[in-house]
Amino acid sequence: MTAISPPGSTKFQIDLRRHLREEEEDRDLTRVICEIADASKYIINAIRTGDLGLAGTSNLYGENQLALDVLSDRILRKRMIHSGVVANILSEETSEVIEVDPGGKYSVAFDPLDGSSLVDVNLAVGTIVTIYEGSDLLQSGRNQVAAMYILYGPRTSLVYSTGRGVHEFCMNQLMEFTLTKENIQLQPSGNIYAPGGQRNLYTEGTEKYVSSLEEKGYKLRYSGGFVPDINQILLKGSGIFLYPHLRDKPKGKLRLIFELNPMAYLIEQAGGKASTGRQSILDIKPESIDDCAPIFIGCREDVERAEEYIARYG
Ligand code: FDP
Repeated sequence: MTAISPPGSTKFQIDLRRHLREEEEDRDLTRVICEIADASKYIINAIRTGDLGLAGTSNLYGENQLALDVLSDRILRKRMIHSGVVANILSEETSEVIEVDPGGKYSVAFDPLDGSSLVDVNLAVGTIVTIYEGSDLLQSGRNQVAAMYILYGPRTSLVYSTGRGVHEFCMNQLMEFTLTKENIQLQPSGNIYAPGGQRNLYTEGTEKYVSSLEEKGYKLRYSGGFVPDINQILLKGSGIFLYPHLRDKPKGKLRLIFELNPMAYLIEQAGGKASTGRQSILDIKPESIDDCAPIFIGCREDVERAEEYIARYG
């Protein structure tokens, strides 16, 4: 039986694989992206029904790992290892690059369950992925060939870019990702702000900048999950997220390879901007796996204004 789509809705029946095919994406890259999309179905199941306790281990950053972090990591890692097209993988949950296949065309780094500390209070969390050609995962974000995230909220959505626009897919009842928004674009400036980090530790520049947003009537929208917070800005086409340099943490909190680079790539593809306040996130050459950086990310003019405040007041 052939499913008949309502008039004018054909675009919305396009699933992820077909979209990648129509974009004439490289076969191996399509494979990696689709494997990650498939893995997310098992991660959802783990989030919905899994153990919320600690795994009894800690990650590279000394954070206690939840059983869910460990499970999500295993699910993704296994998929990547068996994909047959991946050279190296690197997970936020492990401390070292795993060499899979020297002949693999792509290397993949991921944060399997970002914001996992929010699962026990039933807030949205996500998986973030960055993909490079070749085996080097310590490159500047500018060299990414694709980035994507999967958001586990009331609905499950997937957003990806391979450098030709940013596209959103939502999971349907058959657990297929079907196209919901193509070529997402941010407005030049927005009206919401998502400020991470303790306000009393902000530097003068950041404090003055955030106060200026409040004076202009920007609405506060911060969930504490990087994926849902960025997704809101991207999908509403409006606003800025910041996790700035703090007086006691000059490099901020968020990780360059696993969190900042893929989101910066997606936001820039949508016409926005991502900056440390002093330079583009995508131009930073990582020195080690656990590098962190401050970030101001979202609508272009909002980020440029933040840069002006940082240049003036630090
Ligand atoms: P979490 O510590 O809950 O895993 O990088 C992790 C992250 O969450 C991001 O998802 C989020 O944006 C940020 O940290 C939240 O940090 P704060 O708790 O300091 O606001």
